Amino acid sequence: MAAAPDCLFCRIVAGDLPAEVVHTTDRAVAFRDINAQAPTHVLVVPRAHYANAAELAHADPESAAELVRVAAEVATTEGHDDYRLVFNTGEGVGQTVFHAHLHLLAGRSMTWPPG
Ligand code: DGP
Repeated sequence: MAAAPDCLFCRIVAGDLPAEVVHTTDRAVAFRDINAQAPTHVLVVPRAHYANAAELAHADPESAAELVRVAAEVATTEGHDDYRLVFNTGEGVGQTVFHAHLHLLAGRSMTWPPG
């Protein structure tokens, strides 16, 4: 799917907005979250625009899998065996940017269930 007008993460993917990019592939870009909630907090996004993870997985399952592969690779690169992967889907659970993104959180102990 083409870039969406006014989408923050489409602009980061295009290089029009700065971000601390830590990994890229043909399908995905990984960059540090601007509001880090853990020592490692990286967002892995598809280059193509989909509003959330479910839309991405339906339209392009290989890219959905790629997000997980990239997150695991970044976790390993940053020295983490234990990490949490999160897709927020919908405003009610805290999704604020409507371009699919996988949160990679690692480097501190975490509780379950999340708040
Ligand atoms: P979510 O709440 O799941 O939609 O996560 C959106 C995340 O995006 C949130 O943790 C903060 C992050 N974020 C918002 N704006 C920017 C930005 O301009 N740059 C970066 N690197 N991260 C951003």
